[in-house]
Amino acid sequence: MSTPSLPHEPSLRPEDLWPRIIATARHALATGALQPIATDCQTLEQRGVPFQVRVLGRAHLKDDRAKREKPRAVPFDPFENPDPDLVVGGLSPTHLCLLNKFNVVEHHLLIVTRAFEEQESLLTAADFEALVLCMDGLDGLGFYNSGEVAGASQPHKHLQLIPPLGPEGLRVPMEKVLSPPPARGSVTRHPALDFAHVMTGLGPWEANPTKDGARLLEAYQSLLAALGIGHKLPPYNLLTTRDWMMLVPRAKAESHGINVNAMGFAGSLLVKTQEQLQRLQELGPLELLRQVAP
Ligand code: B4P
Repeated sequence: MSTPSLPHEPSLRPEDLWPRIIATARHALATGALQPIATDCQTLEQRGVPFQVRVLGRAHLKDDRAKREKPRAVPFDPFENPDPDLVVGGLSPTHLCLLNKFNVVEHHLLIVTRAFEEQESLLTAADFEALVLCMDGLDGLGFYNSGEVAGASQPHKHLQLIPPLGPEGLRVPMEKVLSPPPARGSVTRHPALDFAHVMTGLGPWEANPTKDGARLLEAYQSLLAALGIGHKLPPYNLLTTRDWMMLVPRAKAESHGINVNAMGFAGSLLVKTQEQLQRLQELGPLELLRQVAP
Protein backbone atom coordinates (compact mmCIF):
# COMPACT_ATOMS: atom_id res chain seq x y z
CA MET A 1 0.00 0.00 0.00
CA SER A 2 1.42 3.36 -0.88
CA THR A 3 0.30 6.93 -1.18
CA PRO A 4 0.99 8.89 -4.34
CA SER A 5 4.02 11.10 -3.83
CA LEU A 6 2.15 14.21 -4.92
CA PRO A 7 2.54 17.36 -2.90
CA HIS A 8 -0.38 17.92 -0.52
CA GLU A 9 -1.52 21.00 -2.38
CA PRO A 10 -4.49 23.03 -1.05
CA SER A 11 -7.78 21.26 -1.77
CA LEU A 12 -9.67 22.19 -4.92
CA ARG A 13 -12.48 24.68 -4.35
CA PRO A 14 -15.77 23.92 -6.16
CA GLU A 15 -15.59 27.19 -8.14
CA ASP A 16 -12.11 26.28 -9.37
CA LEU A 17 -13.02 22.75 -10.46
CA TRP A 18 -14.38 23.45 -13.96
CA PRO A 19 -11.54 25.82 -15.05
CA ARG A 20 -9.04 23.28 -13.69
CA ILE A 21 -10.72 20.44 -15.63
CA ILE A 22 -10.57 22.46 -18.87
CA ALA A 23 -6.92 23.47 -18.36
CA THR A 24 -5.83 19.96 -17.33
CA ALA A 25 -7.64 18.35 -20.27
CA ARG A 26 -6.09 20.80 -22.75
CA HIS A 27 -2.61 20.13 -21.41
CA ALA A 28 -3.12 16.34 -21.16
CA LEU A 29 -4.33 16.20 -24.77
CA ALA A 30 -1.25 18.10 -25.88
CA THR A 31 1.13 15.76 -24.02
CA GLY A 32 -0.74 12.62 -25.08
CA ALA A 33 -1.58 11.69 -21.49
CA LEU A 34 -5.29 11.91 -22.31
CA GLN A 35 -6.38 9.39 -24.95
CA PRO A 36 -10.06 9.93 -25.73
CA ILE A 37 -11.98 7.12 -27.41
CA ALA A 38 -13.96 8.28 -30.45
CA THR A 39 -17.57 7.09 -30.79
CA ASP A 40 -20.68 7.86 -32.82
CA CYS A 41 -23.67 8.58 -30.64
CA GLN A 42 -27.21 7.54 -31.53
CA THR A 43 -30.49 7.82 -29.65
CA LEU A 44 -32.59 4.72 -29.05
CA GLU A 45 -35.86 5.66 -27.35
CA GLN A 46 -37.66 3.10 -25.22
CA ARG A 47 -40.55 3.72 -22.79
CA GLY A 48 -39.80 7.43 -22.71
CA VAL A 49 -36.06 7.04 -22.05
CA PRO A 50 -33.92 8.51 -24.86
CA PHE A 51 -31.02 6.05 -24.46
CA GLN A 52 -27.72 7.28 -25.83
CA VAL A 53 -25.86 4.47 -27.57
CA ARG A 54 -22.23 5.15 -28.36
CA VAL A 55 -20.73 3.02 -31.09
CA LEU A 56 -17.00 2.57 -31.00
CA GLY A 57 -14.93 3.95 -33.85
CA ARG A 58 -12.01 1.59 -33.23
CA ALA A 59 -11.03 -1.24 -30.88
CA HIS A 60 -10.03 0.37 -27.62
CA LEU A 61 -12.07 -1.20 -24.84
CA LYS A 62 -10.51 -3.04 -21.91
CA ASP A 63 -10.75 -6.46 -23.65
CA ASP A 64 -8.95 -5.11 -26.73
CA ARG A 65 -6.39 -3.17 -24.69
CA ALA A 66 -5.62 -6.32 -22.67
CA LYS A 67 -4.89 -8.23 -25.89
CA ARG A 68 -2.48 -5.55 -27.13
CA GLU A 69 -0.68 -4.74 -23.89
CA LYS A 70 2.29 -6.85 -22.73
CA PRO A 71 1.51 -8.93 -19.64
CA ARG A 72 3.11 -7.41 -16.51
CA ALA A 73 4.85 -9.39 -13.77
CA VAL A 74 3.13 -7.21 -11.13
CA PRO A 75 -0.37 -5.90 -11.87
CA PHE A 76 -0.23 -2.20 -12.75
CA ASP A 77 -2.22 0.20 -10.55
CA PRO A 78 -2.80 3.40 -12.60
CA PHE A 79 -4.04 5.25 -9.51
CA GLU A 80 -1.08 4.47 -7.23
CA ASN A 81 1.17 7.14 -8.77
CA PRO A 82 -1.16 8.78 -11.29
CA ASP A 83 0.26 10.56 -14.30
CA PRO A 84 0.64 14.19 -13.07
CA ASP A 85 -0.71 15.40 -16.43
CA LEU A 86 -4.05 13.78 -15.56
CA VAL A 87 -4.31 15.14 -12.01
CA VAL A 88 -6.98 17.83 -11.69
CA GLY A 89 -6.18 18.35 -8.01
CA GLY A 90 -6.30 17.14 -4.44
CA LEU A 91 -9.73 17.00 -2.83
CA SER A 92 -8.92 15.99 0.74
CA PRO A 93 -6.16 14.26 2.70
CA THR A 94 -7.61 10.95 1.44
CA HIS A 95 -8.73 11.62 -2.16
CA LEU A 96 -7.52 12.98 -5.49
CA CYS A 97 -9.35 14.01 -8.63
CA LEU A 98 -8.00 12.78 -12.00
CA LEU A 99 -9.11 12.82 -15.60
CA ASN A 100 -10.15 9.43 -16.96
CA LYS A 101 -7.30 8.61 -19.35
CA PHE A 102 -9.48 6.65 -21.81
CA ASN A 103 -12.56 8.84 -21.83
CA VAL A 104 -15.55 8.42 -24.09
CA VAL A 105 -17.47 11.30 -22.52
CA GLU A 106 -15.54 14.58 -22.37
CA HIS A 107 -14.28 15.78 -18.96
CA HIS A 108 -14.87 12.43 -17.25
CA LEU A 109 -13.47 12.55 -13.69
CA LEU A 110 -12.15 9.83 -11.40
CA ILE A 111 -12.17 10.38 -7.65
CA VAL A 112 -9.53 8.00 -6.35
CA THR A 113 -8.23 7.21 -2.88
CA ARG A 114 -4.64 8.37 -2.34
CA ALA A 115 -3.83 5.09 -0.53
CA PHE A 116 -4.93 1.77 -1.94
CA GLU A 117 -8.39 0.57 -0.90
CA GLU A 118 -10.33 -2.28 -2.51
CA GLN A 119 -12.92 -1.28 -5.10
CA GLU A 120 -15.29 -3.84 -3.52
CA SER A 121 -15.10 -2.27 -0.05
CA LEU A 122 -18.00 -0.27 1.39
CA LEU A 123 -18.09 3.42 0.49
CA THR A 124 -17.22 5.68 3.42
CA ALA A 125 -17.94 9.21 4.66
CA ALA A 126 -14.57 10.28 3.20
CA ASP A 127 -15.51 8.84 -0.23
CA PHE A 128 -18.82 10.71 -0.30
CA GLU A 129 -17.27 13.92 0.97
CA ALA A 130 -14.70 13.82 -1.85
CA LEU A 131 -17.45 13.09 -4.38
CA VAL A 132 -19.67 15.96 -3.20
CA LEU A 133 -16.71 18.37 -3.35
CA CYS A 134 -16.64 17.62 -7.08
CA MET A 135 -20.45 17.57 -7.43
CA ASP A 136 -20.51 21.06 -5.91
CA GLY A 137 -18.48 22.29 -8.87
CA LEU A 138 -20.02 19.99 -11.49
CA ASP A 139 -23.73 19.08 -11.33
CA GLY A 140 -23.49 15.76 -13.18
CA LEU A 141 -23.75 12.03 -12.50
CA GLY A 142 -21.55 10.41 -9.85
CA PHE A 143 -21.18 6.64 -10.03
CA TYR A 144 -19.38 3.62 -8.69
CA ASN A 145 -18.85 0.22 -10.31
CA SER A 146 -18.26 -2.21 -7.44
CA GLY A 147 -16.77 -5.47 -8.65
CA GLU A 148 -15.80 -6.81 -12.06
CA VAL A 149 -19.34 -8.03 -12.74
CA ALA A 150 -20.50 -4.42 -12.24
CA GLY A 151 -17.98 -3.16 -14.83
CA ALA A 152 -14.95 -2.29 -12.68
CA SER A 153 -11.62 -2.89 -14.36
CA GLN A 154 -9.37 -1.36 -11.68
CA PRO A 155 -9.21 -2.80 -8.14
CA HIS A 156 -8.01 0.53 -6.58
CA LYS A 157 -11.05 2.38 -5.19
CA HIS A 158 -12.38 5.04 -7.57
CA LEU A 159 -15.69 6.86 -7.89
CA GLN A 160 -16.48 8.61 -11.17
CA LEU A 161 -18.24 11.84 -12.17
CA ILE A 162 -19.38 12.90 -15.62
CA PRO A 163 -20.82 16.24 -16.77
CA PRO A 164 -24.51 16.34 -17.79
CA LEU A 165 -25.19 14.13 -20.83
CA GLY A 166 -28.58 15.63 -21.72
CA PRO A 167 -30.85 15.71 -23.58
CA GLU A 168 -32.50 19.04 -22.84
CA GLY A 169 -30.35 19.94 -19.85
CA LEU A 170 -30.95 16.63 -18.07
CA ARG A 171 -27.99 15.15 -16.26
CA VAL A 172 -28.64 11.76 -17.82
CA PRO A 173 -31.26 10.34 -20.22
CA MET A 174 -32.86 8.25 -17.43
CA GLU A 175 -33.87 11.49 -15.68
CA LYS A 176 -36.59 11.81 -18.32
CA VAL A 177 -38.60 9.23 -16.32
CA LEU A 178 -37.08 9.74 -12.86
CA SER A 179 -38.36 13.20 -12.05
CA PRO A 180 -39.64 14.23 -9.67
CA PRO A 181 -37.27 12.24 -7.47
CA PRO A 182 -38.65 10.33 -4.47
CA ALA A 183 -38.79 12.14 -1.12
CA ARG A 184 -35.71 12.01 1.07
CA GLY A 185 -35.74 8.84 3.17
CA SER A 186 -38.27 6.94 1.05
CA VAL A 187 -36.80 3.93 -0.76
CA THR A 188 -38.69 3.02 -3.93
CA ARG A 189 -38.55 1.12 -7.22
CA HIS A 190 -39.51 2.87 -10.43
CA PRO A 191 -42.45 0.95 -11.97
CA ALA A 192 -41.31 1.52 -15.57
CA LEU A 193 -37.84 0.08 -15.01
CA ASP A 194 -37.70 -3.73 -15.12
CA PHE A 195 -34.12 -4.11 -13.97
CA ALA A 196 -33.39 -4.79 -10.29
CA HIS A 197 -32.87 -1.53 -8.44
CA VAL A 198 -33.79 0.59 -5.47
CA MET A 199 -33.71 4.36 -5.37
CA THR A 200 -34.18 7.23 -2.97
CA GLY A 201 -34.38 11.02 -2.98
CA LEU A 202 -31.74 13.21 -1.37
CA GLY A 203 -33.69 16.37 -0.52
CA PRO A 204 -32.25 19.85 -1.19
CA TRP A 205 -28.53 20.18 -1.95
CA GLU A 206 -26.87 22.32 0.72
CA ALA A 207 -23.47 23.02 -0.93
CA ASN A 208 -21.88 21.98 2.36
CA PRO A 209 -19.52 19.04 1.66
CA THR A 210 -19.72 17.59 5.17
CA LYS A 211 -23.53 17.74 5.34
CA ASP A 212 -24.10 16.65 1.73
CA GLY A 213 -21.52 13.86 2.09
CA ALA A 214 -23.29 12.62 5.23
CA ARG A 215 -26.66 12.73 3.42
CA LEU A 216 -25.27 10.67 0.52
CA LEU A 217 -23.76 8.16 2.96
CA GLU A 218 -27.08 7.85 4.78
CA ALA A 219 -28.92 7.31 1.46
CA TYR A 220 -26.37 4.67 0.34
CA GLN A 221 -26.76 2.81 3.63
CA SER A 222 -30.55 2.89 3.35
CA LEU A 223 -30.37 1.42 -0.18
CA LEU A 224 -28.02 -1.36 0.96
CA ALA A 225 -30.35 -2.10 3.88
CA ALA A 226 -33.40 -2.17 1.59
CA LEU A 227 -31.71 -4.88 -0.46
CA GLY A 228 -30.74 -6.77 2.69
CA ILE A 229 -27.05 -6.27 1.93
CA GLY A 230 -24.78 -6.45 4.96
CA HIS A 231 -20.99 -6.57 4.96
CA LYS A 232 -20.68 -9.21 2.22
CA LEU A 233 -21.34 -7.05 -0.81
CA PRO A 234 -22.51 -8.47 -4.14
CA PRO A 235 -21.39 -6.66 -7.31
CA TYR A 236 -23.45 -3.50 -7.74
CA ASN A 237 -23.60 -0.13 -9.47
CA LEU A 238 -24.29 3.04 -7.54
CA LEU A 239 -25.56 6.13 -9.37
CA THR A 240 -26.08 9.49 -7.71
CA THR A 241 -26.91 13.07 -8.60
CA ARG A 242 -27.60 15.97 -6.24
CA ASP A 243 -31.28 14.87 -6.21
CA TRP A 244 -31.49 11.06 -6.28
CA MET A 245 -29.48 7.91 -5.74
CA MET A 246 -29.97 4.45 -7.28
CA LEU A 247 -28.38 1.11 -6.47
CA VAL A 248 -28.43 -1.78 -8.94
CA PRO A 249 -27.34 -5.26 -7.80
CA ARG A 250 -25.66 -7.14 -10.67
CA ALA A 251 -25.87 -10.76 -11.79
CA LYS A 252 -23.86 -10.50 -15.04
CA ALA A 253 -21.21 -8.23 -16.53
CA GLU A 254 -22.64 -8.43 -20.05
CA SER A 255 -25.33 -9.84 -22.26
CA HIS A 256 -25.04 -10.51 -26.02
CA GLY A 257 -21.40 -9.39 -25.72
CA ILE A 258 -22.43 -5.88 -24.58
CA ASN A 259 -20.74 -4.86 -21.32
CA VAL A 260 -22.80 -2.73 -18.96
CA ASN A 261 -21.48 -0.51 -16.17
CA ALA A 262 -23.27 2.13 -14.07
CA MET A 263 -23.64 4.44 -17.07
CA GLY A 264 -25.97 1.91 -18.70
CA PHE A 265 -28.54 2.37 -15.93
CA ALA A 266 -28.27 6.15 -16.41
CA GLY A 267 -29.29 5.65 -20.06
CA SER A 268 -25.87 5.60 -21.78
CA LEU A 269 -24.67 2.38 -23.43
CA LEU A 270 -21.47 1.57 -25.28
CA VAL A 271 -21.28 -1.02 -28.07
CA LYS A 272 -18.22 -2.23 -29.96
CA THR A 273 -19.67 -3.07 -33.36
CA GLN A 274 -22.58 -2.39 -35.73
CA GLU A 275 -23.72 -6.00 -35.08
CA GLN A 276 -23.99 -5.24 -31.35
CA LEU A 277 -25.91 -2.07 -32.16
CA GLN A 278 -28.35 -4.06 -34.28
CA ARG A 279 -28.74 -6.67 -31.53
CA LEU A 280 -29.45 -3.88 -29.05
CA GLN A 281 -32.05 -2.34 -31.37
CA GLU A 282 -33.82 -5.74 -31.63
CA LEU A 283 -33.63 -6.42 -27.90
CA GLY A 284 -34.32 -2.92 -26.56
CA PRO A 285 -31.98 -1.27 -24.02
CA LEU A 286 -34.27 -1.94 -21.05
CA GLU A 287 -34.27 -5.68 -21.80
CA LEU A 288 -30.44 -5.65 -21.94
CA LEU A 289 -30.39 -3.92 -18.54
CA ARG A 290 -32.89 -6.48 -17.16
CA GLN A 291 -30.70 -9.36 -18.36
CA VAL A 292 -27.61 -8.07 -16.51
CA ALA A 293 -29.62 -7.07 -13.41
CA PRO A 294 -32.58 -9.49 -13.29
P1 B4P B 1 -13.83 1.10 -14.00
O1 B4P B 1 -15.01 1.33 -13.13
O2 B4P B 1 -12.81 0.17 -13.43
O3 B4P B 1 -14.27 0.63 -15.43
P2 B4P B 1 -15.16 1.34 -16.57
O4 B4P B 1 -15.57 2.71 -16.21
O5 B4P B 1 -16.23 0.38 -16.98
O6 B4P B 1 -14.09 1.46 -17.65
P3 B4P B 1 -13.12 0.36 -18.23
O7 B4P B 1 -11.71 0.62 -17.94
O8 B4P B 1 -13.62 -0.97 -17.84
O9 B4P B 1 -13.29 0.77 -19.68
P4 B4P B 1 -13.89 0.13 -20.99
O10 B4P B 1 -12.76 -0.37 -21.76
O11 B4P B 1 -15.05 -0.78 -20.75
O12 B4P B 1 -13.14 2.48 -14.27
C1 B4P B 1 -11.76 2.59 -14.45
C2 B4P B 1 -11.52 3.88 -15.17
O13 B4P B 1 -10.17 4.25 -15.13
C3 B4P B 1 -11.89 3.70 -16.64
O14 B4P B 1 -12.74 4.73 -17.01
C4 B4P B 1 -10.54 3.80 -17.36
O15 B4P B 1 -10.72 4.38 -18.62
C5 B4P B 1 -9.74 4.65 -16.41
N1 B4P B 1 -8.28 4.49 -16.48
C6 B4P B 1 -7.58 3.38 -16.80
N2 B4P B 1 -6.23 3.62 -16.75
C7 B4P B 1 -6.09 4.91 -16.37
C8 B4P B 1 -4.98 5.76 -16.13
N3 B4P B 1 -3.73 5.35 -16.28
N4 B4P B 1 -5.20 7.03 -15.74
C9 B4P B 1 -6.45 7.48 -15.59
N5 B4P B 1 -7.56 6.74 -15.82
C10 B4P B 1 -7.38 5.46 -16.19
O16 B4P B 1 -14.44 1.47 -21.58
C11 B4P B 1 -13.58 2.47 -22.03
C12 B4P B 1 -14.11 3.81 -21.65
O17 B4P B 1 -15.45 3.94 -22.03
C13 B4P B 1 -14.06 4.10 -20.16
O18 B4P B 1 -13.59 5.40 -19.99
C14 B4P B 1 -15.47 4.04 -19.72
O19 B4P B 1 -15.74 4.92 -18.66
C15 B4P B 1 -16.18 4.46 -20.98
N6 B4P B 1 -17.50 3.88 -21.02
C16 B4P B 1 -17.85 2.61 -20.67
N7 B4P B 1 -19.18 2.43 -20.80
C17 B4P B 1 -19.69 3.61 -21.25
C18 B4P B 1 -21.00 4.06 -21.57
N8 B4P B 1 -22.03 3.24 -21.43
N9 B4P B 1 -21.15 5.33 -22.01
C19 B4P B 1 -20.09 6.15 -22.15
N10 B4P B 1 -18.82 5.79 -21.85
C20 B4P B 1 -18.61 4.53 -21.40
